[in-house]
Amino acid sequence: MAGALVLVLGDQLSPALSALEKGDKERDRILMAEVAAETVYVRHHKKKIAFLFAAMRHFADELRSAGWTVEYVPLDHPDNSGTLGGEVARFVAAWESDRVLVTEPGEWRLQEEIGTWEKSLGCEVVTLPDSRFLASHEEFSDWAEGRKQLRMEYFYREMRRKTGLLMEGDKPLGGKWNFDAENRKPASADLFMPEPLRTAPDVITRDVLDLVRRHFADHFGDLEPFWFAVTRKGAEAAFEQFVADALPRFGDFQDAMLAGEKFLFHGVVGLYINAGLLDPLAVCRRVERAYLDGDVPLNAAEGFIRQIIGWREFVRGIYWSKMPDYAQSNHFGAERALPDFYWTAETDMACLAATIGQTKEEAYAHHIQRLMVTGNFAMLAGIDPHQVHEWYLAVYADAYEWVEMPNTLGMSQYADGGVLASKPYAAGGNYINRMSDYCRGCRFDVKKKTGKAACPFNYLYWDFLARNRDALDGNPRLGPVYRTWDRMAEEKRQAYRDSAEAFLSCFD
Ligand code: FAD
Ligand code: DLZ
Ligand code: SF4
Repeated sequence: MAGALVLVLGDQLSPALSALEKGDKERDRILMAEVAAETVYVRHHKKKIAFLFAAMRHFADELRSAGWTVEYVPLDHPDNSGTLGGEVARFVAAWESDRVLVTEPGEWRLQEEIGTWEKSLGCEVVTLPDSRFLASHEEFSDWAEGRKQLRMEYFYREMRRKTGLLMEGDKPLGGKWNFDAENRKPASADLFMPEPLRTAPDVITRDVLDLVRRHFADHFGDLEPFWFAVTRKGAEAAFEQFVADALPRFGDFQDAMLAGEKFLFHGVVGLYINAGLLDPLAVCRRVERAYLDGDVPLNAAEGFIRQIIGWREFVRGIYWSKMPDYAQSNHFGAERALPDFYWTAETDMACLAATIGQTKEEAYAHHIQRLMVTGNFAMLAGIDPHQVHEWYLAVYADAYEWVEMPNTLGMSQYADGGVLASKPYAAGGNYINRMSDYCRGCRFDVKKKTGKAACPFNYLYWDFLARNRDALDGNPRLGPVYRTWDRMAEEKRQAYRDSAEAFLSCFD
């Protein structure tokens, strides 16, 4: 028997991967490949490419140490065909493999492509479930079936019961499932600010940085300083530092934003979890232990665990149950092109300049920056949601379509018309002013509602609601907002519309 070719993708860097468990070290061979096609289907941030390639190279070494035979194709290998399909075909032929083993990919387009390989390769292609997630596709569909609305909170409770995380028998610890009411405090600049662990690049990573510098100079983002961990050990150390320094206040300041503070009390672990360097369940068990040991309060532990076993699993369920149609979602029929400042950070709006600026530097922004600054602005300004989706997929180190798309099209743009969120996350400047100190350093005045000096979020908010009334009016959660609009003097409403028109005309 010639043995199988086991394909390990760039975001499958986990020793417990189903394809590795199914494979046989003695007989089968692993293929890992850096391919141009995966780097440019959206033009990923330089730091994201460097992170993945460096982590892939380290993982290949880890697999070799564990006794596997690994073929690793670097991007600039002269025989590299540039596509995953091309590399698989090349090595199936060279090794005379009798089958291909692969864990299902995280993106629909690749799943579709892999579906064609059996025919083109002339050998069996076995796609295995990705057991790194808590809920299988079937479990999610069973849960979703017959429900009028899919809401994360109820799904999350199922995952709490399933894992036993923060449970006392069948009851949630502390008597409540969700402690968000204690969260959402604005931060102040005099707090002790933790910093994520910075890992110095080793020789392997420095080679990758060199390669990225040469091949991806025209991609968005700064390559250096490069400080992400690129091994399981490194990611675990970064996570331990987060647990010790930041987790205790994660809940309190989860929604806060501060100028000059890129990470606040966030984990900066999404990139490690999504690439497979950290196991999501192990991470949650560690956080539960920190709570049980009295090191962190319940609102922090519960809030963090909910993001992972709740939101993370929920959005994946939505993605796979709604694709491929989900990708076309555009509830408001928004068509405006993404403004250039999303690529340059050159805007007078201080909140957007800060969020996009740090995205450029670090391939990172935290959830509220993504949702309530860049996301909120794009929705209010009527930007084509597909362009918004491609931007998020390209610029963040933790972005893969299964998690990015529902967060962007569903949560942040409401382009899916309410599949994921019960109402649009639309807000005027007041929200940003309450949760951040950005407005203090802004040329616009957050207190002014209309006119050239006014904060653009203020008039764009009302213009968005008025413009999309037909698409939103039936939403009971928006009833009070529309009643406020209806009570306004026509002159005031017109001033909102005029300010919005004048502002948006600069982007047409
Ligand atoms: P923390 O705030 O420390 O949270 C811990 C972990 O919880 C995260 O690492 C992540 O694994 C998980 N998590 C938190 N919120 C979510 C969520 N809404 N959906 C899924 N997982 C969540 N997350 C991604 O992993 N990849 C993406 O491409 C992505 N795109 C997003 C796009 C938009 C428009 C929005 C609004 C959110 C997006 N998110 C995405 C969710 C969230 O913003 C990131 O997971 C988080 O900012 C990552 O930083 P962190 O590790 O410091 O997270
Ligand atoms: C994101 C990415 C990039 C930039 N490059 C590669 C690569 O060269 N080789 C590879 O196997 N995977 C890469 N990836 C991750 C894939 O895009 C990812 O596996 C799919 O999008 C499915 O989630
Ligand atoms: Fe952003 Fe408006 Fe505040 Fe300026 S005033 S930082 S545009 S919310």
